[in-house]
Amino acid sequence: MTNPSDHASPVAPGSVAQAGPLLPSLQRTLQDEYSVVRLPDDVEALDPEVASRVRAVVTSGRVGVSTVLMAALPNLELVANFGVGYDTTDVGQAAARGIRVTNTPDVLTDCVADTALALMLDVFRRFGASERFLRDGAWESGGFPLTRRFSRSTVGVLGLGRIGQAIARRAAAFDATILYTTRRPVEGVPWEHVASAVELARRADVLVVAVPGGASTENLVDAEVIRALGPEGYLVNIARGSVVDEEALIAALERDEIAGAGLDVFAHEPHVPQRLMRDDVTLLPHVGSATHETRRDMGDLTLANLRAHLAGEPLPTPVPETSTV
Ligand code: NAP
Ligand code: 8YV
Repeated sequence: MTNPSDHASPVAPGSVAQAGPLLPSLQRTLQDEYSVVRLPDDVEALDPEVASRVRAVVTSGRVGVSTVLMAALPNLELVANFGVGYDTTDVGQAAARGIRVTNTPDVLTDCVADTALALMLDVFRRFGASERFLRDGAWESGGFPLTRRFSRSTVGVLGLGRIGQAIARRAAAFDATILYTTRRPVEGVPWEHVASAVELARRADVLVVAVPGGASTENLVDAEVIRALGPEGYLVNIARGSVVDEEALIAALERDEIAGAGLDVFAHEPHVPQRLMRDDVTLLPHVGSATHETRRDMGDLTLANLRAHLAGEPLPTPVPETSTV
């Protein structure tokens, strides 16, 4: 059991701020140890006096520290992001101003990969749809239609980083053939690198998206990639909604150009288009890392980064863009 006073830092009141909602246990610790200041959602409403005292902002991947918010915090030194994805934080501005950004890699990898497997199994086998069929009483009138075998399928992993590799290892246990696409082939893995997302989709039974969000991957999975999956192919996205052209996906589903999709993330969360509420689509409300154990570990790592920064110690998990700051 950690005693908050073990970490007591001589930080001035108002130094640590919070942007957006946080895990309640993390918020309580921030309150107890630093009397954390909650920043207003509307940057216009931020009192310049309050803003000038802020040295560190704790936020989540869903909210982040935007270009405008960062610009309004003249003495900001650290953004501690709860989540591995930090596409909502302006890392370019952070690097230019010498602001450090941290995230929570590795601790969530297993849960997110588990979620990807659950989505893949569900879209192939339609367990969710078959359970709805049973609950609706339809079984009395006949069996559920046959589905598709996931074991021994070909799984195309788009982005073979921490999470992509954990997905590939799990799918390999189902005797799947694993193919992957990254900008640079990954050394030391037993799986075939495929040069482009279109080629990957063409060769795979299911394309599972595990790249970071942000400008460099926006709509990487576009109409051409989706169509390349073909009428027997599935799309699974546990990365960010911004990576997939959602309109193109809906159009492909409506024209039966692909077989179905499993989605944990969406373009405009928490809004999910009504047209995606289809029987051949499995939808989850961004729960990839949402277990007690993993969220606790993410909270601990977020705090460890904040405490290290305030104590002048090396950061446990700085993001690459600001790691030399
Ligand atoms: P990571 O270790 O940094 O892996 C990212 C992978 O994507 C790398 O293999 C990278 O390889 C590849 N990549 C990047 N840009 C690419 C591009 N344009 N084309 C092809 N490949 C590209 O990150 P991670 O820890 O696995 O996390 C991945 C993402 O998952 C996070 O950024 C976050 O957005 C998402 N996520 C979602 C949830 C959820 O709840 N659903 C939870 C956690 C994370 P190259 O650099 O060689 O291209
Ligand atoms: C979190 C995530 O749900 O780590 C990420 O990138 O998407 C998830 O683990 C999110 O960051 C919390 O806001």
